[in-house]
Amino acid sequence: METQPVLVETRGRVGVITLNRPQQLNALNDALMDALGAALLAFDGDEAIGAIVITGSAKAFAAGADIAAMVDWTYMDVFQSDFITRNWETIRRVRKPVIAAVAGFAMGGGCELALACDIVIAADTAKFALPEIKLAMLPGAGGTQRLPRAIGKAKAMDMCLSARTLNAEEADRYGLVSRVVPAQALLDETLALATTIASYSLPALMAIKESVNRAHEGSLTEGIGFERRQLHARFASADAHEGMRAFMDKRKPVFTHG
Ligand code: CO8
Repeated sequence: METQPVLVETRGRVGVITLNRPQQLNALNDALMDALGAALLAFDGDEAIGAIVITGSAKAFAAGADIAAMVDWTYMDVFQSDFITRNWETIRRVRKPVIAAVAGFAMGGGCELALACDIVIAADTAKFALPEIKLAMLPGAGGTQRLPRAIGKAKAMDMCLSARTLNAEEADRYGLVSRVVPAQALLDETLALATTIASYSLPALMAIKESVNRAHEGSLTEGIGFERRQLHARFASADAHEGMRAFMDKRKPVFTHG
């Protein structure tokens, strides 16, 4: 009998999805990503579910996109089939909170999958890396965009350009994960958190998720443009002129709040 690439169960109002290719360290192939997307959408559409957990095995959350599947693909194969976009981005359509419970390897696409979740709980055994550069590839499932937003440009460049692996403590310190728990408590702690979240008002949860994502997803170009208008507007302010003039005069500014 063929093994299911993901296992699905419910715990109260929490939907749990377990990535299930342990022999391949949960390498993410099309069958798995299709099944993951279908499970996510099913839980999202189920009014008895308030939060979703994605987890893997003790050894690997996921060791990345399936290199064995990709090895012979051509540019036309991936362009015409819309590789990644066609089935990896289903997670972006999910309106309920999604929590990644990560133990062991979260490499490449596995790290990118965790980054696409709303909350990441890491076991103290978790290891995070975007090692695609070793394959002369790039973190092309959102990694180059989400990692800098999560941990800042300097650390993201370090990880993406050097393939450096972060342990759980570093990932926590950098802000890549929400919290670290002992490996043996990973599922219990994650389920407790998910149960708490799922006990709250679902429309409020969805509104908060959408709002936080709006803050998180605004483009740098939009942000800089907004900032520049705000800067220009300061030149219409008497206080700004007073502040600069006072600096030049080596005196304390007197603000009129205009
Ligand atoms: N794809 C396919 N098979 C894999 C993968 C993978 N990513 N990772 C591990 N496996 C397989 C191994 O081939 C091995 O299979 P077998 O038993 O048949 O030889 C089995 O899983 C166990 O792996 P190892 O024996 O290597 O286990 P170790 O404990 O020695 O090492 C590691 C664990 C360090 C995680 C190691 O397996 C490894 O380095 N894996 C590859 C990590 C990696 O490079 N990930 C990035 C992949 S590329 C990617 O994710 C890109 C996503 C972005 C979009 C796509 C653009 C390319």
